Amino acid sequence: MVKTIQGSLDAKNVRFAIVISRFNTFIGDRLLAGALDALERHGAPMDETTVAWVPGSFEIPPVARKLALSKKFDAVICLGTLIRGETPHFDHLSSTVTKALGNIGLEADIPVINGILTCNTMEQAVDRAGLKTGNKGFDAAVTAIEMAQVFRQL
Ligand code: INI
Repeated sequence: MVKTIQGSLDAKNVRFAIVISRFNTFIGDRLLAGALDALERHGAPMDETTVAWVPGSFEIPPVARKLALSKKFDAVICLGTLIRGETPHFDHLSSTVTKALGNIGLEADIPVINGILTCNTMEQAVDRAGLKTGNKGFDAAVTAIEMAQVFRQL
């Protein structure tokens, strides 16, 4: 008999931390609203959900690490918006932050979800923050719920 591991989308009794950057806050506010909406609608205990604000996406990994290692949360959701400019800054930030989040999840042994947009234009970011392409904050929270439930079965 094959044993199948599959995470439900039930967020009851699951504790989440969200780390969000203030940079491009017009987008970030909408990603955060989407993430909180997803958590609440899937039954997460909102009084046990923590939101930590940081200045920019570069500051997300150290705070995500502290929260992930604290043992107070079942998953950490990272939200931010990186938009390409005229210099290579965007490329350095996006690859550094993405790698760091992957490493933090492995080190802390809990799901760390990457909901940081990496867009070429502000229009692409707006589309992903509640317009054409949905809300990536909502999607990141649903991924966090599923992964927290997968971890509970391992
Ligand atoms: N931070 C972002 O979150 N998004 C960006 O698009 C961005 N750009 O373009 O520069 C950005 N820069 C700030 C960076 O994350 C740090 O806060 C800063 O370098 C101080 O460490």
